[in-house]
Amino acid sequence: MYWEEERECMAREELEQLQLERLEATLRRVYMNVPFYRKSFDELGIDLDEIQSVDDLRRLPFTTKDDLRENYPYGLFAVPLREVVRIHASSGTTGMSTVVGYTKNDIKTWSNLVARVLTAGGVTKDDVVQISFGYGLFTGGFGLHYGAERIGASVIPISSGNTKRQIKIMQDFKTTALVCTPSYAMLIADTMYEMGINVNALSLKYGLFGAEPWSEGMREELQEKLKIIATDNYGLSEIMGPGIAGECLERKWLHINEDHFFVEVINPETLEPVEPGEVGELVVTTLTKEAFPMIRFRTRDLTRLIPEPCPCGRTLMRMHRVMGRTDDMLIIRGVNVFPSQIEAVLFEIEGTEPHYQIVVEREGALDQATVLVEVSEEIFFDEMKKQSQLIEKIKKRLASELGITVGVKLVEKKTLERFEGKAKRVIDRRKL
Ligand code: DLL
Repeated sequence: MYWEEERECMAREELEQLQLERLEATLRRVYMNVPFYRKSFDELGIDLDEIQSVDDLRRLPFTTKDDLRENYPYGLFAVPLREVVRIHASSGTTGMSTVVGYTKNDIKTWSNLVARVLTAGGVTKDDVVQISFGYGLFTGGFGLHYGAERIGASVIPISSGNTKRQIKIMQDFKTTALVCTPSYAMLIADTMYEMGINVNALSLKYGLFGAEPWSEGMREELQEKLKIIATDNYGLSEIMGPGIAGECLERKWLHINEDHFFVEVINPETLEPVEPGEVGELVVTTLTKEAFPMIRFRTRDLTRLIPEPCPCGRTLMRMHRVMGRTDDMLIIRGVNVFPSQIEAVLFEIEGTEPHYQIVVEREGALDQATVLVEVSEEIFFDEMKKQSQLIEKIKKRLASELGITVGVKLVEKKTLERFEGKAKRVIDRRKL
């Protein structure tokens, strides 16, 4: 049930002591080895001997993706390249990619932490794990691969794409756990139904999904369609890749591997900590990374911490599923809207398919958002009256959830793009 019980169920005081020791070591390491950190600590007149509690960490500056870009490719590495055994990079939709490195030890830690996440999601050495994340510079494929292998599961490194082949392998190799993005899992499920495959005849039991935001409605649909228990797991390449946090079988938010990562939640505007339990931007400091330590990295991901204990027995603090990224937030006529809010509404409405796209345009000085929703064939070819009733219903629900009216357009099944990796739900024509 646990991968490292002695760590995952640690008493709070003991954990905090461990965090402090590891933090002190990390700060010394970056001060000694990374000119970027030395310069910024010196400029602020920070004496590392004065950092005596994790709260003192607040005196240190944040690190942002821009800092990574400015130090491209190896400027923030804390060890010489000869000690680096792996390099990954995130493509980044905007600008230059960011490059991260791992020592032998980092790879060991990474495998262990992903093993924790997989174990929490139900995977054991008896499982056959199909890794349908891309292998390559993206951390998803390799990260989950190493974790599953660490557990001793039988790993199928199929990577993403070629959906029909994925399904054949799943049938022939008797896959019990599917690992990919939730949107790719949905594409696999839909393709199975189209092929007339009997899902009950498959061996699938678990789905471990991550790398993009998804809603509770999407979880329910995936669990139902694939007959699995679906859990969420979170991570980002700048910190390590997958393995930062993952849900246990309670499926009530993600346990953070706090013995390796110290987290804060801040108000992205004032940069001050939010009240405990309030939503804000997640900031992460690595406590054990050797090649690529990060001090107070601003993730841009919005979440909140859940201090209440989890019935599973893990004492590691949980974070709410990521609600969206500050840079994905649409400001439509002054109102903040996250694609995940729209997804949650659509999943509640009967007759809509779980495929949608949000198009934002500017008409004059006004922002116009239109949600394109796929609907079942019956509805699409139904009388106009029924269609406009459905449109009105979706509009009304969206208006009450978002606080603004957005346009809604029904589109025929399979007209919107499908994704084998991370889904792209928003088309923002304002910038074009
Ligand atoms: O997506 C690492 C990963 C791979 C995590 C596989 C989980 C599974 P990046 O490509 O650097 O790394 O993207 C990181 O993806 O800042 C979030 O915005 C988003 N993200 C990752 N996991 C989740 C999740 C990998 N479970 C960025 N829910 C992060 C919502 C997620 N968003």
